[in-house]
Amino acid sequence: MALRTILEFPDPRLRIRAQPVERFDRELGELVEDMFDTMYAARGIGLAATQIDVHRRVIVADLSEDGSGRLVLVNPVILAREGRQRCEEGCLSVPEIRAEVERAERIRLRAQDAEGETFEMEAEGLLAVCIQHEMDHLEGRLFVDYLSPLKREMLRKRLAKQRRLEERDAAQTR
Ligand code: GNR
Ligand code: NI
Repeated sequence: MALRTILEFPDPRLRIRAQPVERFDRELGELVEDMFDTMYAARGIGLAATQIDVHRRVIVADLSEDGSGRLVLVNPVILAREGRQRCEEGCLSVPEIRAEVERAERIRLRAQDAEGETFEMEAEGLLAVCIQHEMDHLEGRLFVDYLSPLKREMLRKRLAKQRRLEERDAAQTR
């Protein structure tokens, strides 16, 4: 088991566009396992490789309570979108912040699994939100990009202040 460090906004590496996976080898298997470990440890429902500074098109997700709903999406492509939904989103790379984002209600997608097998699936509701959120990460997009510039600026200041407080706390315990 290996936990990887999750990059946090406004780290510029979160803006890198991920490249397609071409080799379905042991290294990819290890990346996927580390991503699940890191996601479960952080109590997230999804994680994109971008968030751990690996710029390959790999997503893991699990919306179950007990680790029984593992989903791996390699090189995912959305084939169709239907409807609209608004959901309050959070992101492991933007800690403590939640905001409403509008996304498609239902999506149909094609992806490969960790062995390179191609499959298609449909998703709706929270799973559809999660997959769209993760696919944005692979493009270097964050959910805060959908907020108004004013809200995003408020958020950036709040995070900068949080970091300063964390720095101060760390200095005091040294
Ligand atoms: O754990 C997460 N929860 C969540 C809630 C609403 C909408 C999207 C998400 S994804 C997020 C984990 C994460 O940051 N994935 O990139
Ligand atoms: Ni996220």
